[in-house]
Amino acid sequence: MKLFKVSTGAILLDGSAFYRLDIEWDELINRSNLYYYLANDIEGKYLIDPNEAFRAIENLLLAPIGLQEVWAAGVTYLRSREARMEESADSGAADLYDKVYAAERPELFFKSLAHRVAGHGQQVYIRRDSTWSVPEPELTLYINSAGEIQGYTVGNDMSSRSIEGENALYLPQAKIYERSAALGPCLLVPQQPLAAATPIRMSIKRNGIEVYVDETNIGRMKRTFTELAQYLYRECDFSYGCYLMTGTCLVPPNDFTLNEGDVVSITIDPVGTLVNTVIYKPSNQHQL
Ligand code: DO4
Ligand code: MG
Repeated sequence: MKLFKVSTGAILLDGSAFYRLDIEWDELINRSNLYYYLANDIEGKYLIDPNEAFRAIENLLLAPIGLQEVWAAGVTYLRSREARMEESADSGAADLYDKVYAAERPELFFKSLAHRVAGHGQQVYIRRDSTWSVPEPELTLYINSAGEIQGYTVGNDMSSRSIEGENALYLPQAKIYERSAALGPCLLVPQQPLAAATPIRMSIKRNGIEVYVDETNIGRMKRTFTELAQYLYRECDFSYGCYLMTGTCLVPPNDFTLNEGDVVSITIDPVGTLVNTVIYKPSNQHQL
């Protein structure tokens, strides 16, 4: 089952049937057994014409987020550990990544609130003070306020490798800035957890030409999703649930940096494809 957040409300795709849900997003998704709730005849669920649904999804789509915080896990795949060790070789921090990969406690960091999150089809930003910027394609969990994983979306943890590589303590600046996160196109609420063989694919196009493409699967992750969720909820409450990006396993070669105009497409098959164009933050954006 797929939930799309649109500017007029929420649309549910169940099999081939589309429904309009007249329930506010944060109330809608924050519950146990979300799948069964959506599958049954909940109040405020109305069958709609597929053409109406397609039009709304095409024209009014938003990121599938309301009052949820976005957090992220780091160095959960061997490939991320290797890349981070390379980029931080000069700063002397390489050991940190090696240790956190092996440690019992995972790396978890705050990433974003909804106002900095791009949805499918929207723009993500690269920093002007970064010389090495990359997208990080990440399966992203939706966890309800009780700490139970209820769904999945596609995430992009946009990052500056030059800033993080200069000093690991710059991680928040490398990771948190306007439009440094993207989520979408929908929230997948499956009956069963995703299979380990679920593929993640990322393609980057520049002037219409594919300059990077690679694929992996979520089974290569060192940790379990439940383990990540449990650590995150140890001492934090999330009244509306939260999103947790689960780390990247696809890292473009070290001579690759994103440019303005690049188009990043991340596909996690049962969820869909999240597409975002890269730009610099328009310079007047901070003015009132
Ligand atoms: O350790 C820094 C961040 C790692 C990360 O974002 C990832 O592995 O995906
Ligand atoms: Mg990441």
